[in-house]
Amino acid sequence: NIEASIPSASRQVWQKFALKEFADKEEFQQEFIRHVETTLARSMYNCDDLAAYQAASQAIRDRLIVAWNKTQQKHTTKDRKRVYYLSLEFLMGRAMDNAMLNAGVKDITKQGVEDLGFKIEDLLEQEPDAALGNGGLGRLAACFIDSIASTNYPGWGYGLRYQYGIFKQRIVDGYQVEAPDYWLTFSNPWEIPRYEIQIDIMFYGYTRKYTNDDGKVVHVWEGGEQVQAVAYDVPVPGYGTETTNNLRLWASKPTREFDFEKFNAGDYESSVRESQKAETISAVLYPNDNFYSGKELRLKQQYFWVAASLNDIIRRFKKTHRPWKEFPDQVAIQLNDTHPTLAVVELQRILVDMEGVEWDEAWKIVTSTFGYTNHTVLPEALEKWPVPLFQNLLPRHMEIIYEINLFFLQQVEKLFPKDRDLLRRVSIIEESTPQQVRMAFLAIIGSHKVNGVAELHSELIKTTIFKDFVTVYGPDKFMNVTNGITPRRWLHQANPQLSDLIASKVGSYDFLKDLNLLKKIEPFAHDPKFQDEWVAIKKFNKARLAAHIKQSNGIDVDVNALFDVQVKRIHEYKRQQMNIFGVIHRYLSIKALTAAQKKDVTPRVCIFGGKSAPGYYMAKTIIKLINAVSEVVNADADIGDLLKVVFIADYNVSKAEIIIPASDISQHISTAGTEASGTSNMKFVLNGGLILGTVDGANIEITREVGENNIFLFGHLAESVEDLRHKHRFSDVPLDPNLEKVFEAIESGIFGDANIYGSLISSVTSSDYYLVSDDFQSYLDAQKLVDQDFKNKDTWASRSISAVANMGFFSSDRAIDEYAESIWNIEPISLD
Ligand code: F58
Repeated sequence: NIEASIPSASRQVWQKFALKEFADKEEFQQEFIRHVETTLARSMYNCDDLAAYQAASQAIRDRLIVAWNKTQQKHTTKDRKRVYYLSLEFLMGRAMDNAMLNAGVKDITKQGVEDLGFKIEDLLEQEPDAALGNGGLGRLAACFIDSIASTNYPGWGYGLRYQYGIFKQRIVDGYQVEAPDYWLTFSNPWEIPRYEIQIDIMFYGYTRKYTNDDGKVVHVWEGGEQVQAVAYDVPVPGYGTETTNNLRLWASKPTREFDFEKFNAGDYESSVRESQKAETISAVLYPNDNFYSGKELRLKQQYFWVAASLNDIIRRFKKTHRPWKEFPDQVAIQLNDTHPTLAVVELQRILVDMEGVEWDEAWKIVTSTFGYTNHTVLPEALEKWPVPLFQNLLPRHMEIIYEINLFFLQQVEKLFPKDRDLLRRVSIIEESTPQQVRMAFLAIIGSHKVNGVAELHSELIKTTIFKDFVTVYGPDKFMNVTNGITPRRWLHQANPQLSDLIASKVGSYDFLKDLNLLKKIEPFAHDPKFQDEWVAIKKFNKARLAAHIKQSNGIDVDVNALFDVQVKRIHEYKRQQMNIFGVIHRYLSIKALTAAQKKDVTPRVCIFGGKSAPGYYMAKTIIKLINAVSEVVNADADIGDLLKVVFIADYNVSKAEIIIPASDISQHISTAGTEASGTSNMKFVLNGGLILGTVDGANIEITREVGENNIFLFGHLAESVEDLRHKHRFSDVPLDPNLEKVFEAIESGIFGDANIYGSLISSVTSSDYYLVSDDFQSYLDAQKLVDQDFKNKDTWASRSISAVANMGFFSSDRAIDEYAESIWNIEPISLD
């Protein structure tokens, strides 16, 4: 009983002066002014928007901490199983609006700052995005921790506190130019440094073994380099609940500030070198999306974060004085992709080497604790580490992996006695030169459940990359949990007017907690008044985006035109090249029309956005082509408002919040079988935009939910992809004739130096791995249908309304309930 540990007199004083929720706007203002004057040491005479943002954030943050403390105390006393979500990426975006919403202080804050002469929108704009992620995987982690808190599950996120998030993108001469994203310049009011939580982490060194007094062989790892992990806590408030969970991010720092011996010898530079090296571990996020690059620093990041997190989790477990075998009853750990897979090995090492648990018992504990989520089937994205690099950095872990592999292969051998090739195929160690550690295989072997992120994807992992593991373990180890998104950020915050309109029909904002309640708007799909309000909100959002485009690109776009959007990381498999080829086809077609014919054209604004990995030549070429086409088309007087092309630079979470609510059509056009799920597809439909997409990832389930009439599907199916690729490899497949014309136009130089686009064109004309030519006609046909259907405003509005009404399934609250029930085995804890 923790209460009894404090004498009641002291307790009363604590309780008397404990911080409470804001009763009204005056209380907020009082705290705001206190923070301006003391925390920031400013005054009413020099409080600009930035200072006002910081003071308001501090005031709100203080309230979150009260709820945070209450939650943690409750969870500790309840002493129930918790989940730990390990992710190298948390793409959080801005915190302030979400904190106000979830803490229920939006109106108070807005009024409070307005009285003092500030506009809340201006303050919100001051906050830099916390962009600690690349794309879908990182944003999923952010939605998931929001949902874990909102559904009252006890759960923490663990990640790295990068000083530099995903780079900032500028466009210079049509090309992507990267600039560092130093997001901590003005400090971060949403984090609480925990300087008291410092954990020693070791790298390199050597292993040795000895026999102890009990005759037991003991392994030790010693002699390596030490760094320290310092915890930074970010409160994660749930919506409509007091539950406030924690996101703990680790920063690296040196164990000693500098080398005194070197310093005293006058060698000042090298005296600080080691400490600077320690700090680089958590300095920067690797900017690859769906691509693996085997850099030692990346493996260092992984071990640093995993070791710190496990140490923390174990420290918490040990306080309960339970036997080790109960660890999986108290702890569930979810591996967000293979990046945290070292945790499997680290837990086994701690149990066996440090805690003296027998190998088999330890392994049972380990495998009952972990679950592994796969996010891709693309071979170039699967993590593999060269054994020599691994062995040098983590010698004891390498030994343990060999041991895990040995026992696993013995088990396989018993089940399939004569199948030597199966052993080779499932081995954690790939027999290449040099040998490689296959992290996905280690993750599967070390977990009790493996899940994909949409139905098709979960089937594909069972029949392709992990096929042999289905043979070994049977199908039950593999399951599906379709991704979801948080309706708080992706509906209510991004599109407050639509949220209000929906609330007027649902009768409350309960749909933000139970998204299936959206069903209640379906009866109004054909109601002309409701349609008018619906369409007016879309138009408002389009005007908001148009203003942004005018400001950032200097381009005027007509809000009555069809807004066609493709925003996501630039990748060949996502096929932005097909989109821009389609735009060129459209441009050439319009140019060939007579003035009379032009009257029938549906005006369109084609909007692109997304970052390329800095070293990804083909993706960078696609960006250049989009910008080159944009320049030519937008300046062409024959075209006018019939077609505009816009590339929005530096796509991020905050821009997504403006772009997504403004789309009429969004494109999710990956080659079938390549996009594991996609999550922006869900965001667009939830905001009343329709999808033009392939039969891939979550598009399939979206179709099932919203109905085939409310989505534009095209292209070959996943099951045909292998055959088509085979054809391209072994025979001359003729190029699609419309695509041929597009290539001729590019090659004629109308979009500038054609040499720039040589490799982009030849990737299609030679192997066409992503089947751009095969799908092109079907794509153009679907686009034509979009043009026609958009003319019928009433039908379009009713389709948009019906689609939204049926999006309940895609709430991340539903996804989290599925994980909780079928993988984590945890239950919600209510605070009252
Ligand atoms: C994405 N993966 C999938 N990986 O591509 C997308 O279909 C899915 O919806 C999403 O995960 C969530 O499940 C993804 O974003 C990465 O960015 C990794 C970052 C680290 C290096 C390897 C790729």
